[in-house]
Amino acid sequence: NSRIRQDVSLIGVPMDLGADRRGVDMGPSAIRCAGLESRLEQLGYAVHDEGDLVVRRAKAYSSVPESNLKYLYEIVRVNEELAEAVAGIIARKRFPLVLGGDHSIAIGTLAGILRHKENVGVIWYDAHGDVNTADTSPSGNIHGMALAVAMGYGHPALTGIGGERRKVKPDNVVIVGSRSLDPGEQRFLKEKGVTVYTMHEVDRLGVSRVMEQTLDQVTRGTDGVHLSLDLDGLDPKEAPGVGTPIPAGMSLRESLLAVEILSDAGVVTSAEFVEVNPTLDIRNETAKIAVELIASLLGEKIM
Ligand code: 4U7
Ligand code: MN
Ligand code: MN
Ligand code: MN
Repeated sequence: NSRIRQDVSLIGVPMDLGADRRGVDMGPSAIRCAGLESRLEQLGYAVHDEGDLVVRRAKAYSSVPESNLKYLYEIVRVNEELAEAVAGIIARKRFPLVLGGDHSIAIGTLAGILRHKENVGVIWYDAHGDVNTADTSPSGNIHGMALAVAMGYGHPALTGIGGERRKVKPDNVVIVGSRSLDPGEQRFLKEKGVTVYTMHEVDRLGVSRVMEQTLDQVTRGTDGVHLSLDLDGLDPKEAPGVGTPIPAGMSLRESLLAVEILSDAGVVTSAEFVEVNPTLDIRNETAKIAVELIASLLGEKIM
């Protein structure tokens, strides 16, 4: 099998302040309940559960609403901690597996990774682009800005997280599965030259080619690859437990194939699974899908 030759460190971030709908804070718990740890142990991994970070959830932290950045300061505080934790996991030579939580936590994950890596490739598997800034965001929700921030665009309180000056380079980013991009995001992606495989390209080329081309792009001149997988990249008929469902998404089969191709390539050096919302789920199905995808990414084979 194509197991990663590293121990795995699990870290949960019960954050929902980056999204309008409450409930994604229960994501880490739901994914753990779906049997993640034992599944990884069956694969032969030593799993270190670093537990969950503490997220303070209260209206009082809403802060500067006029900035169009909801809950800015608590999101910054938690992401600082996350960056620290992820950097520590990499320093201990373990594979960081981050469980969300809303997608704003990718800011901290990537800031932590960038402490150790010059040129990380990023695969952003998502129905959305998450490249809004306060100026373009229709919602003020920071989960819709995370990828822009990781590339260095956005409020200084966000782009300064982790004290890291290194940023993800637009050329090293590939978005897969998009089908909801705001006008400002479309402009941003074109301007920065980010590679985007929308559902249109996925349907035309097939997942197999899309993933081969994605791998080409994210491994060219990079020193690691991060997979940031938003469960809303999948079709809500199969993965209903997400806060911002968009129809006509990636099927479970396509998504499994995508992560299997990544696993076979053996290039992924960190991953996060975000936006599972148990309050909207049916019998924890979406969390179970997250576990299936993680197991396949980390080398589980049918035979
Ligand atoms: B997710 C949105 F306007 N683009 O910015 C926004 F459509 O992490 C949605 O991908 C963002 O789930 C979704 O609020 C963020 C909206
Ligand atoms: Mn997202
Ligand atoms: Mn999304
Ligand atoms: Mn979402």
